[in-house]
Amino acid sequence: MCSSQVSVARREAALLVVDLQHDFLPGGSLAVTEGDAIVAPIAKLMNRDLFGVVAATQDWHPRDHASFASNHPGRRPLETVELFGYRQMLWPEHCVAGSAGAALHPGLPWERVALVIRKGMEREYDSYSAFRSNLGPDGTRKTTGLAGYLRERAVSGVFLCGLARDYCVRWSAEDAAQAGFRAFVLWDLTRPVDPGSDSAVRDALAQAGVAVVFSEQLRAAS
Ligand code: VGL
Ligand code: ZN
Repeated sequence: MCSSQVSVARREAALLVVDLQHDFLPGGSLAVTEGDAIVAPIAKLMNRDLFGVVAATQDWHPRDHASFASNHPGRRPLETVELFGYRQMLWPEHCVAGSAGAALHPGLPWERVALVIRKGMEREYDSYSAFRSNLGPDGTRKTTGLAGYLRERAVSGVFLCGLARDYCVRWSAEDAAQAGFRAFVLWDLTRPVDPGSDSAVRDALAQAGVAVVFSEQLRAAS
């Protein structure tokens, strides 16, 4: 593990807490192994006051969402299908808007969060990234407005944590870098859906210009 320190200039730094919802935690419909292990450390980080902006995402799907295997007769979760010309992973029903499984985990200090972006609200658009949807039927990805929000708040660096490392955290980090932010994945504050994905995720993040760091490296810039 790298022990060098990462300085966080509070005014310009945002923390993005991705999808800390019951359905992605043990007992939930799309449970990520050890997802609960990151809740307390993320709460601690949110309380350290290192970041000028703390934002979060909340996966928020209609019951007829195209990403649910239940809406594709004969298909099962974790199979992929061709959808609008791209490959879509099918998931168990999760984070149905307004359901208990979609609720944000109560163990986090949500009063510190300035903005919660809900994503995946339209039937035909999945949205792993906090910044824009996956490809939709018209071949485009729709922006959520998050990049504009962060720019107007004069943010230059985005630190990401939450679930899942190999889907929503990865895609959000790649888009953060592509939108021109310095992007940092807080590796120890994420967990993957697929534990075999770690080296591929690290490669993809490096390729996208995203830094992988550990929360113990963070310190306030002097
Ligand atoms: C996620 C799969 C489906 C995630 C959301 O939060 O990583 N993964 N929807
Ligand atoms: Zn989802």
